[in-house]
Amino acid sequence: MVQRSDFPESFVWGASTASYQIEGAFKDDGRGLSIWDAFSAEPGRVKNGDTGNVACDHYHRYKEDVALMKAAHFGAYRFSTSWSRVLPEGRGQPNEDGLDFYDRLTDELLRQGVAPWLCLYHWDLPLALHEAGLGWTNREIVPLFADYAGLMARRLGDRIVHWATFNEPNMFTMLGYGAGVHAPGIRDREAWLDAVHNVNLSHGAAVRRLRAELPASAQIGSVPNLQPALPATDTDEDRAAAAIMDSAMNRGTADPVFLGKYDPIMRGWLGDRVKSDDEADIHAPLDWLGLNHYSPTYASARANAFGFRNVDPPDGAETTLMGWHVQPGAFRDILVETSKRYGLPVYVTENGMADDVEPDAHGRVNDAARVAYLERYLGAVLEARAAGADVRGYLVWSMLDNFEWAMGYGPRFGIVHVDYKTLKRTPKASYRLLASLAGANHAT
Ligand code: IFM
Repeated sequence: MVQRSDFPESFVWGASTASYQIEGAFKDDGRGLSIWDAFSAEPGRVKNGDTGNVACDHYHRYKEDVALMKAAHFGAYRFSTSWSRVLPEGRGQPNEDGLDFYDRLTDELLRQGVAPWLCLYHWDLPLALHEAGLGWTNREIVPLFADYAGLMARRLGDRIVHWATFNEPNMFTMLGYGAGVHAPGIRDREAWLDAVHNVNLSHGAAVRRLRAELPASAQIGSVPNLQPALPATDTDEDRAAAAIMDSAMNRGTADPVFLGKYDPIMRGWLGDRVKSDDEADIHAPLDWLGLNHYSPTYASARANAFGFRNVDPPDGAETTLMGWHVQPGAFRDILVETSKRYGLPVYVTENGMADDVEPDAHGRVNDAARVAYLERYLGAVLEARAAGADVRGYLVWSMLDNFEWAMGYGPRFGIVHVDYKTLKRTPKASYRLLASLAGANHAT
């Protein structure tokens, strides 16, 4: 069993969420639509036709949610801002009411002693930009994203210290533009490569803008999802496929951001998209790296456009509701590798598992599998630290059960159960575990 005393006093405990997955209020107070509003409204795109229209209604219930964070003794809460809530057209005239919401949320967090960690982009691109042809496949989005970063910095920079540009740029570019299973539903290798490079350039431009607008004490980072890419079988073909998958899914976005250089495979694919100063422009100095990790991934050789296929874990592997391999050793390894390779303080900004556990007859949610998962994965954090990885915090995914993208509301990742009919929140056993680690003498 992991114990509070196994971690340093300064270790940051907390939770993460994302705007579209929890806020709801999709048309309130002048919010513009995002690509996820359009995508989830299209029949067949999201399981059961679920949408984020209401989600957890965090927009109206944020005080109750922040109170739960405080009661868990969390020191940090990472949330994302909805670009189209504050800039309904993605550019131009800001929406004061939308900005006010993030003011209120920030102030409430600070009032309750929870540090706000703001992420600028967690997948909900303003629909107006996409429809105007100014989405991630168009390089002209770069200054627009920087303008959005500047707006948020001017509004909240007096109160927020920790800033991140993108959540999982590797995942949303592939899922939304390469594989077409997430918004905006584009399935095209060239569009994926356009998006990868334009997102990287936007990151660099946004960091420069944040530095210009924020106090010198600001801590700026980015949040990749890094997962060891393993061969599905012990063959030369699958080993080669795993190397390609590692480039496509891990290094392709992380290396230019954190090292200033594309790895050779991604560089070859990007071709003349990369202009002479681009890598230097992407590589803006950062203060921290947010690591999101869930499981190792498995690659099989395929003659498709990408040169690999992401396949299921080996037979007999312990998996979660998402089919993801429970493998704390892979977490330890990627923490150690990431810390050494990129040389920045690492905060785990997402880790957790999905289940479908509902309240029992007494109204208690005993998510025993998540408790066991968290114990093992926190053990892996300790092993990584012992092996020299500079891991300084753990923010669980997620604070609340929420809209799990194309899977809708089926998989529950929260440490707090949400009844989607009544919107009642019920802290789970996993909440109590993290609360007991985050603070002494906790009682719920
Ligand atoms: O829900 C997502 C989150 O938005 C990004 N990281 C992975 C989570 C679980 O799939």
